[in-house]
Amino acid sequence: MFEQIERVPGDAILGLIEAFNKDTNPQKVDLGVGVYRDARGNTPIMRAVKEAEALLLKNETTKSYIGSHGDPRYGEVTLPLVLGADSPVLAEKRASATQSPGGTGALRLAADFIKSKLPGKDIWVSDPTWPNHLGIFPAAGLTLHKYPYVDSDNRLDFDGMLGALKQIPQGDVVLLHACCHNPTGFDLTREQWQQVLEVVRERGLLPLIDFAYQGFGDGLEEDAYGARLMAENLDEVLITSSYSKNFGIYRERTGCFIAIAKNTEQMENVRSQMAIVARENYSNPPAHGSAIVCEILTSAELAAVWRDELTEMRDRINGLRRDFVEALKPHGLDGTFAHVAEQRGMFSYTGLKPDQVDRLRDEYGIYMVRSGRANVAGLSSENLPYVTEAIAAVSK
Ligand code: PLP
Ligand code: TYF
Repeated sequence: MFEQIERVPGDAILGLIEAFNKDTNPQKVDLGVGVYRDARGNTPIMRAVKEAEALLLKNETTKSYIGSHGDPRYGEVTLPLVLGADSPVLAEKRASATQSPGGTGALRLAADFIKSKLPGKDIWVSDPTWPNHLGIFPAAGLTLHKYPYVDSDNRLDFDGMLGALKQIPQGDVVLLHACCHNPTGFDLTREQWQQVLEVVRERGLLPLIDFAYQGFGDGLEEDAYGARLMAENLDEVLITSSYSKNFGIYRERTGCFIAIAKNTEQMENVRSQMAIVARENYSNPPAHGSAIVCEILTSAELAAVWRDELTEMRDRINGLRRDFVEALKPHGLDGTFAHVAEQRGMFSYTGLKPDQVDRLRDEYGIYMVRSGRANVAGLSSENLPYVTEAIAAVSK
């Protein structure tokens, strides 16, 4: 039977890890996969996480199942973080949280829920978007369409986006990146979010907000602006959140599917369906990551340590954005790359073309995605001169 199975290429982003590891260039720089790196290029375990794990090791009493919705405490700490501690949506008991295996797992829950319970609804994603969006929704049987997001000058194409949203059939689902857009780094302003809200309302669209980088842009509260605007002004919103990045617990698979409904009754109905969707996928979510998050967010002390560490990561990335543009000044390229300082999050659509990306890899051992997406966190004061020299050379 298997003789008819074809081999397919692996994930282009994850493939960069292997290619980078194989490279023997001592000056090589990894700007590929989206994991945070410190000034020494490491992705360390956060101090708050280590402390929480020590407590768990000591105090954990069982490894029994935690239930299809996950640990109830996890929802109790996640909802206020995402929606705001004094969110009217929480006061009105309109939000439900289902723990998921990473943000990816939450996206799959969303996709399966839409497919089975909202038949006939297509999904619209930004062009470009995180490549896994293009896989997950069709894999669940949804029809996927794209709306424009970046123009040919490598700038946010907000007019194009809004114009396309106005054409989406009534009632379809529109995926919005809450902040730190992957892969471009271009985020909406508050005014632009307001305009998107109006269109979503007019056309009766269901927003699905992918929130994978809370705290990496401008701050935990600031980054939630768009998600909260939608949640507080619409009857129905879906949010998929992830702790992979902001707690640095990528491999613990710690995410959340949030459903906001018109009232408690409808929320509970949706919630009951989500338990089935989860059960049909993996039964119960993994528990270690959620236990870490609960341990930290229910301790004022650990939460403060975590917030400081997150601030440090965010400040480092935003500082690197400015340093990068500054370092390109002597090459006369600071104007060409000025947008890098304005973008937010781990990623930057640099505007470098695939042939330039190939040259950076082959001639300099600098790795990024062929679309020109660079992980800014891979930069450091040490490699910045080398990287900017190389970019200047391939930009001639
Ligand atoms: N959504 C976006 C846009 C992402 O970049 C990621 C990151 O990997 C995710 C969702 C899901 O992350 P994870 O499944 O690792 O929590
Ligand atoms: O975009 C990134 O680099 C991160 C990590 O299949 C990632 O979101 C990339 C590809 C993938 C899973 C995670």
